[in-house]
Amino acid sequence: MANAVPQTSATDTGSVDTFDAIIIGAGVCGLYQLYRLRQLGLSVRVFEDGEGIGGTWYWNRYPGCRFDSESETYGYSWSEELLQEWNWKEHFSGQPENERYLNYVADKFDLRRDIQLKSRVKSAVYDEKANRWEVELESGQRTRAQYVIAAVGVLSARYLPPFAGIDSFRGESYHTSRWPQEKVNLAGKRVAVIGTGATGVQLSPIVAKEAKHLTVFQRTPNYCAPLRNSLVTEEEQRQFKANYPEMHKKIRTTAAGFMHEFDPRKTLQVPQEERRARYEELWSQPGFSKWLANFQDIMTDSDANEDFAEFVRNKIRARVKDPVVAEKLAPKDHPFGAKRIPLETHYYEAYNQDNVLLVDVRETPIEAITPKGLKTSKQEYEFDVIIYATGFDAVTGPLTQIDIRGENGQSFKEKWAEGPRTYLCMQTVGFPNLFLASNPALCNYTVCAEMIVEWISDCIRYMREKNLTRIAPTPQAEEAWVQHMDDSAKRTILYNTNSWFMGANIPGKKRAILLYAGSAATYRKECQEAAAKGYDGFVLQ
Ligand code: N01
Repeated sequence: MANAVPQTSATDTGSVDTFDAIIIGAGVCGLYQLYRLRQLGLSVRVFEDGEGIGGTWYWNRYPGCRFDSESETYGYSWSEELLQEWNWKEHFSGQPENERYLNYVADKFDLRRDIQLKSRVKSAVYDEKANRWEVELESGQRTRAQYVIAAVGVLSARYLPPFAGIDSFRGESYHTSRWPQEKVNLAGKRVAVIGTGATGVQLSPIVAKEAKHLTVFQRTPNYCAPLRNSLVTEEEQRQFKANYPEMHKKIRTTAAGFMHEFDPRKTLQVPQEERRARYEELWSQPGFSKWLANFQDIMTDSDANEDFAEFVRNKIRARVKDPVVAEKLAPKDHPFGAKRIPLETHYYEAYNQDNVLLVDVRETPIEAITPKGLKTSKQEYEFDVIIYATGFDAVTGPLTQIDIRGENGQSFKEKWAEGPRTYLCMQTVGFPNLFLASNPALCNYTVCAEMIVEWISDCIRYMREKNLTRIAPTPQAEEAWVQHMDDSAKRTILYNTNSWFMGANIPGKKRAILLYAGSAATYRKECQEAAAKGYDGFVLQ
């Protein structure tokens, strides 16, 4: 099989290490991809921008950051030994523990020797004659490989709005996804949080406890639902470990890779009293049950959706003492579940504290960041700290910020200018042997990520067994998939809502569905069927 030892060759401009595969990113996907390719005997190098491994769980270390998936479902499923060794402490595990987990995995499987940290990839250029990719880091280091696997994540390119005067602020400022390693001391300080997505919602109640004063700048309120986190008891731990095979089997078949399953009944056909009782039951449960175990047609039927949306608004109204603030926090401009539901702990109660102020920036838009703080159309606010919880240039951003050039020097960024163009979210025409290994489904991240990594690994194994050296989709397969992605999204409430799912959070970004909006189980099936038919829809040479 493969030669697992990297080769070094001399070129006009210095020596270049050559590997069978280069993986970009040492997060959930990248680590597992390294493990699988090593098993095939490939020589592999992982380039990771961070000073540590973990991807999302390395970068997003803001206070309050944690899973919204049940911990036992988020962990890797591919090592029984790992499953039995690791004890999840909380039902929805926090960032420090999640980072520890991924480091534990890296050590257990001796992954670090192939990972180069502090190595940001600047470009990846395909050399057609040699059928090799040349990858260059910001440092100037160059390497070559037959395969490049971009395990760059879907939410790793931070978005900082281009506010006027943003660099003039004299206090401290942080983006949540680039939070410092050392503790940020907020005690006694006046703090601003801009953004009320899942990140702002996790962060704000914790800041509210520590800071002297917190001002939250909200543009769009979200339907936030109680997380209901708790510690895992010894008995629960035993149950997880005993039931892992059964649980993994199940979460590979549900719509979103969770234990929750949609209720197939039509919302408005269920008698009102029974419906209400069901809503209350879902609301009292932890995690995403109120979304993903709800009546399925809330995702497709606006009347059904509105019925539950009003239930949620009333829950918000009941928790916020000031009715004017409550009304500002109750979303009315988009359906429930059209954005990922932020799961919260004491989020709404934070607004009952005397030291917390909500500013609706639709009423009074942000005009500028000033040396002392932030100016809206109404007034200037003074702050010691400004926290940007303003999200990500999702899915396409992490790829288009690398200068990727395929056949005939074609630019990846230009090819994706109108939105992602892939077949099966795995590859794009004109960029042979470049695999996109990030979970593209609206799904529990690891569940789908594992499937993708396994698909890519099986594909590379197949190619090596058959002495094939090059794979790329056919233009027809790609066109049909782009259409299928669009059609699947159109059938849901996601399509007409402004969110990062549609690229609508980034000014100027072309509106297009960025994730696969069909069920995760369907996506899995589509990928498996193509592979079973000898990689139908791909050209293998
Ligand atoms: O980002 P977001 P996020 N002026 O884009 C606001 C995952 N995640 O980091 O909604 C003022 O959702 C913006 O306003 P609007 C999860 O998948 C998971 O919070 O565009 N405000 C919004 O309020 C999630 O969906 C967990 O009107 C501006 C906020 O910034 C995804 O990450 C935890 C603005 C951005 O919200 C992204 O979440 C956290 C401007 N110019 C995140 N520009 C888990 O629990 C933007 N905003 C696992």
